[in-house]
Amino acid sequence: MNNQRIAEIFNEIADMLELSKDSNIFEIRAYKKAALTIESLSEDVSEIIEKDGIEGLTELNGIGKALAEKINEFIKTGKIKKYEELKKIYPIDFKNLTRIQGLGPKRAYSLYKNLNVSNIEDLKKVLSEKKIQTLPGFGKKSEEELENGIKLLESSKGRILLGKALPEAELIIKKLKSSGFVEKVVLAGSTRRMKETVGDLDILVISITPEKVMDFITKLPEVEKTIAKGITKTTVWLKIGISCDIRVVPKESFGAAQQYFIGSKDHNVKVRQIAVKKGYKLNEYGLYDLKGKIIANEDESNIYEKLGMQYPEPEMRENRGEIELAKENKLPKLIRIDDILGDLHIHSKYSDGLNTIEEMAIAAASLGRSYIGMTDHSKSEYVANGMDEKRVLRYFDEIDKINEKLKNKIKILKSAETDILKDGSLDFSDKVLEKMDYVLASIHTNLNMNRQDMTKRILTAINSYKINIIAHPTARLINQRQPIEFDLDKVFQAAKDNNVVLEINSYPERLDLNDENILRAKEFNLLFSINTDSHRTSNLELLRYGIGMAKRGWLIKKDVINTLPYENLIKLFKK
Ligand code: DGT
Ligand code: CA
Ligand code: CA
Ligand code: ZN
Repeated sequence: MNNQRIAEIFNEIADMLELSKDSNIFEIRAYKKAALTIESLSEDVSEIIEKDGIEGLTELNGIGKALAEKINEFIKTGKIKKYEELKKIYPIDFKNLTRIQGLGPKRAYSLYKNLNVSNIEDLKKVLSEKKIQTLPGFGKKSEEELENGIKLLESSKGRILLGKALPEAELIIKKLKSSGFVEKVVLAGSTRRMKETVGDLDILVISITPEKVMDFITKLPEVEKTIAKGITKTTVWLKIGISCDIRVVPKESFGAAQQYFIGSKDHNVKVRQIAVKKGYKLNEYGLYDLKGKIIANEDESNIYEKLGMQYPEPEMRENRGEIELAKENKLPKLIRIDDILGDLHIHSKYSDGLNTIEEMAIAAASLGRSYIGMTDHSKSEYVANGMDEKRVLRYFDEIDKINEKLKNKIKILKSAETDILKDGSLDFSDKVLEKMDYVLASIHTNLNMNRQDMTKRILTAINSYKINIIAHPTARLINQRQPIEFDLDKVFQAAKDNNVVLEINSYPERLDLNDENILRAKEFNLLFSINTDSHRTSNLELLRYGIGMAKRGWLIKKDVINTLPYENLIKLFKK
C-alpha cells in the first residue's frame, strides 16, 4: 500500500519542519492532517489518481493542490523531493525514535547533533555509555526515562492493537464465509474477549472439506507466509504483523472448542476444575461424564449450563471473579452498544479534526445517536490548533446555528476539551466555561510530573467544581506511552465527591480508562462516559472498542451517563 508509506513520509516531514527555525505552523498542521486522511482511505491513492487524476486527491479532506502534487510525485517516482532534501539535513530515523516515550523530534535532533544518534541502536549505545546525562536539557532522569521507553517499546513487540486485529479478523471471517467451504466460522482468543492488544488471531471453523479451507486461507492476499499447514490446524503469518491460527473442528465439538479457544487460559483452568469437581471431564472436544459419554457439545452456553453456571460474556472471562458470580447466578447484565445514545467527545475542523461540526453531527445521527457533545481543543493545544477565548465563542454560535438546522435529527451539546494546566487550573476562563453544557477536561502536557504533584494537579481540577468529565484520565498510549502517575484512589474518591464522570476513551491507542482501572473506579460508585474522541466521521464507529473495555470492566447500563436520554443528561450536568 502506498497510503501507509505516504502518511509516514508526511508525518516525518511535519516533524522535520517543526525543527527548522522559520517553521510555519500551518504547513506543519497541513502535513499532519493530510497524513491522517491518507492513512484512513479505503482505496489506494494510486487508484484515485488513475480514476480521477490529481483532482480526485484534492477532493479529499485536508488535501490541497500542493500536497496532491506531492502524492502524485511519490506515485510517479517513488520519492518526494522535499522529503529527500529535509532528510539530508536530518538523517534521523524519526519514525522509530519518536515512538520512544519522552522523545519528540526536537530531542531526537538534539541527540543527533550532539551525539550523532540517528536510530534506536545508536541511542542504546550512547545510553550504555552514560553520555546523555551530560547534554544540556538532558539529565540522569532523562536517561532513565529513555531506557524505560525503549523497554516498553520492545516489550510490546509482537502484540498489536485490538483496533487493528479485530477488523482484520472480521475481514478474514467474511472471506471464509463467502468461500463456500465452511458451515460455520467464529472468532475466538483475545480478540473475541476484546483485549486491548492481541498476540495472534484465533478462528474456529466447521467444514466438511478442511483441505479446501486451509488452501483458501494460505492463499489469501492478507497472508504473507504459511507457518504450518495441517488439516485441523493451520497457522499463517499476516501482513499486519501477527499470525493467525485457523482450526477446523468437528461439528459435535464446536461448543467445547469455542469455550476452550475463546479463553482466557486462566478462566479455562478454573472452569475445568469445576467440571472435575462435578465428576466430569472438559476439554476442547466436549464435556464428558466419567464413563466418557458426551453430555454437552454443540453449543457453548450448554457447557456452562451443565456445570451449573450462568453464561459469562467473553469480555468477562479473565478469572477476575466472574466464575464465582456465574455460579451464584449473580453476573451483571453488561452494557451493550445499543444502550449508548450519544457521544460526548468529538472534534471538528475548529481544532484538529477533519470534518465540520455539521458533518460530524449528521454522521452521528446516521449511526443512530440522538446527541453529541462537541469538544474541540483549548488554546494550550497549539499544534492541534486549539481555540482561544474568542474563537470558542464563535464555535458556540455555530453550534447554535447547526442545532437549529438539525433540530429534528440530533442535538449538539456545547463543550470543549479543556486542558488541565500544570497547576490544575483550566485553560478557559469561568466566563467561557459557564457557556458550556458540560466541561470535558484532560491532561495533554507535562505528563512526567511526579506522582505527588500530578495527584495534586488533578485534585485541584476536580475540586474546582468546574469540570464534568475527565477525558482519557491516564493519558496512556498503548505500546507507546506509559500512563501518567497519580494516586488513583484519591482521584476516584474526589471524583465521586464532586460528581465528576470518568471517560472510557474508545480510541484504540488509548482505551483509557482500561479494564482494570474501570473495575477499581467502580468500587467508588463512579459514573462513566464511553466516548469516541472522534477526529473524523469514520472515527464515530470506534465506539465498539470503548464498549469492549467497559464490558471487560463489568459495567452495566446505569453506570454510563451517555445511555441517558438528552433531557436527563442535561439535568445530570446541571447538578
Ligand atoms: P493472545 O493471543 O496472547 O492475545 O491471547 P489468547 O487468549 O488469544 O491466547 P492464545 O492464542 O495463546 O490461545 C487461545 C485460547 O486457547 C486461550 O485464550 C485459551 C486457550 N488456551 C491456550 N492454551 C491453553 C492452555 O494451556 N490451557 C487452557 N486451558 N487453555 C488454553
Ligand atoms: Ca490469540
Ligand atoms: Ca493462538
Ligand atoms: Zn479529544
